[in-house]
Amino acid sequence: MAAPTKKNPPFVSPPVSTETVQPAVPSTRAHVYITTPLYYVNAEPHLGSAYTIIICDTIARFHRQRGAETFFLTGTDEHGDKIAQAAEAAGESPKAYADRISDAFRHTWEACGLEYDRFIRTTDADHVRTVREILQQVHDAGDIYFSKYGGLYCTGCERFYTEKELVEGKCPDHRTTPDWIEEENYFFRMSKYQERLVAVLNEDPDLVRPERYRNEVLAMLREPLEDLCISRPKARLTWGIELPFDDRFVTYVWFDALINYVTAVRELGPERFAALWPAANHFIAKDILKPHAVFWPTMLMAAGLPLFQHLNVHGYWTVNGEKMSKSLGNVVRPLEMKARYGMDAFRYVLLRESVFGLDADFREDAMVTRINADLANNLGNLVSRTLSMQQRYFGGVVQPLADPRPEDDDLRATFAAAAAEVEEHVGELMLARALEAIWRAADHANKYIVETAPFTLAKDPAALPRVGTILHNLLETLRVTAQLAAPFIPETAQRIRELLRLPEGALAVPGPQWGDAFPAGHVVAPPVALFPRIE
Ligand code: ME8
Repeated sequence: MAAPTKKNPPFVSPPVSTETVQPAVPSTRAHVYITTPLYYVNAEPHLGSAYTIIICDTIARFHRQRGAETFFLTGTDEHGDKIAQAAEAAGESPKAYADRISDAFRHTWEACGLEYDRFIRTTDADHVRTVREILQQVHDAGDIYFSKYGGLYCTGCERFYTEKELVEGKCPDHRTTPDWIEEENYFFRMSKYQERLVAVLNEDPDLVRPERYRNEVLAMLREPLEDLCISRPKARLTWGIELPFDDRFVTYVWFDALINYVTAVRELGPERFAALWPAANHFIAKDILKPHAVFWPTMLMAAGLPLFQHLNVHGYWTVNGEKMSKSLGNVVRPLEMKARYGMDAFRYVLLRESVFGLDADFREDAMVTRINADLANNLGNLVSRTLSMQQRYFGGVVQPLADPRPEDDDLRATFAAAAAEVEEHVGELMLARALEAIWRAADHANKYIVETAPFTLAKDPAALPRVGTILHNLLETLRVTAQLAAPFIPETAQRIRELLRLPEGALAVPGPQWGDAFPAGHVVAPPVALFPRIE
């Protein structure tokens, strides 16, 4: 199988000079397929699951804004020991329990305004069918065999461990002693694909990105790859997808869950599958690197399917320097954050305060500082000052854009440069840098107000045409800021668009030229406070 041919720019970009003024070249792609992990239904949505889905929502909006056919998938992972045990502890049947928690995920994401195209559940009939078909196909091709196996099994991880992987005889994640389990099972000939996987990772350096995670995968592959046990005897576990070729067994949860990424687009029909699947961008955190970077590509090879385009791996969030956990009582819940600060503020802070691929620490005090500085002061002031002057001096009516002065050209150039930076940084998943570029431009617009001093000029009736031009330029800065920030803070961008009284769809990329967005006589709304200062 050939490696995906479409290459993106390298993940780590050279520093971009903000002086260079480049036209915004939209990084348009015809098709984009974006996936979050399917979250286990043994916990409710929290900061970590919210972070991945917010990144995905941002990237999906970015491509949709540029006219790409975008398919964005999320959902829940519902089979396996872990869920069966959680259901038992809750005194419910696995299905009733999974229904309840899966609903909680869906309701949370909907309330957060996340715009995915499908919420898939591994208990969905089409998914069960796809898993069974792929199992049968791989079995028929001879890549699944029956064998006896004895090993150290961690129930928390739902996997066997080698002695070497254990820390002082215990699971490195759960700190529990694994059980010795001996049983007959079905195995996937993963070892057969080891060399091919190494070759693909070498040929396509961005298949797994950022690079640190690709290196981690290559390091794993320096050891011989073992075959993967892909069944569980029903005597031990019944909550799973029955093997199509032996009804005494159910499917190992990872061999089931990963296939969801194929199920969802296969259901769209062969044409859309052919267009979307090679454009698949999976987003995960580093905790599930091995299943996604080793099990998944080898499974695809065995099933005769092309590989995904990118596996995008981000770091882990801690809260005030500590691991987030129920027992520590420090779980950050997205709906609480939304109620306290607003969804856009929460999105903004997560995306601005983390570097994709690296770990990050969440602190509510830092969040408040960030909201006040960037949203209330910088952006909020720009909006309210511009609209209040437009109201005060011209009753909201936009004035012609007359002879540009050097400071007007500088302002426009800053926004053109910010637009170019956004294209580049989002393509490389450097979302914080993209936001930095937008806010640098907004900052320039605030300085432009101070330097051109329209509030002083307005005292002289002869200077009113110049005041009109300054404000027209400022309205353009609001429009372009809303356009560039729309994927990140979608509600705020739409509110700014409404204040500017621009039609729906006015924030698409590419948009009108500077000066063309506001026709003569256009009236904008009076100011509002977008982000009240938090004390
Ligand atoms: O692993 N920081 O599900 P899961 C950042 N069902 N991201 C975090 C995080 C944190 N502290 N905690 C969780 C599973 N995440 C499998 C996936 S996919 C076919 C099956 C996010 O509920 C992050 O995306 O344990 C991580 O990879 C995922 O939640 C793990 O979710």
